[in-house]
Amino acid sequence: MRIDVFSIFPEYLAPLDLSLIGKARRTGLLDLTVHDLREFTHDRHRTVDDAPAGGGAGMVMKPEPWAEALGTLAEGPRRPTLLVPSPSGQPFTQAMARELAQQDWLAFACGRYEGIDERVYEHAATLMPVRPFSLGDYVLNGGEVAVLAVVEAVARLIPGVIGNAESLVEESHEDGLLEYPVYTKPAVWQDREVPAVLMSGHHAQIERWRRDERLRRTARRRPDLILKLDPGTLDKVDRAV
Ligand code: 6GU
Repeated sequence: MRIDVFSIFPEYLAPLDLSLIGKARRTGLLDLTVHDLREFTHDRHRTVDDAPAGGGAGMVMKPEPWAEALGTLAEGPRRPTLLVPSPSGQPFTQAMARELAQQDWLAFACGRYEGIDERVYEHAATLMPVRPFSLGDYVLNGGEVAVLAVVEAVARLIPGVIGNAESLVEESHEDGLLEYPVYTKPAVWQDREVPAVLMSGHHAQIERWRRDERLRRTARRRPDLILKLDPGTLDKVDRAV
């Protein structure tokens, strides 16, 4: 997969050199480039912002550097999907991560200040699909941290990026339920025991316990997810939990 990220703080994306994402880049599974938006300015001060039309607080990102930067994505026959981090975007979900993991080229336009001039999005949409997304109902100073989250969520679904692909199937949000609690040795730690069923070796009972814990935890922490569950996926014991 190819990924291009445009930002005025390219150093913010340095963590993408680390861990499994860094390894995927070094082995060629992921071709990720971070571009400094200021490289697409031509004035002495490398200006990327200006006062908002109509007045008001803060600054707005100028259209010209963005048009030139995004234009570099439309030079060949292929086009990326342009992802735009924004608190007013569509909520980013595991379903969206799965969909994006199927694509072979993604680009990210990180805004700062009060945002990017709206005409940039209209122009970009004539060149490529544009998808504004949000991580949740709170405000970040810019899109860079959101890009770190989305690149990680997407890249780990690319075959080969995670060594143990089995660990992907029973995760939170893959089937609408949260993950069950996990334990390791020692069997007793600070007077707290690992649940006895997990030490029993009784595979069917362990499976049932884990399922019950997932249902209980989801009901307690995320009642909104319980309401969205497909009733057809619940068995008789689930209904009793
Ligand atoms: Cl994707 N961007 C920004 N700037 N703030 C956010 C966000 C994204 N998601 C939640 N808050």
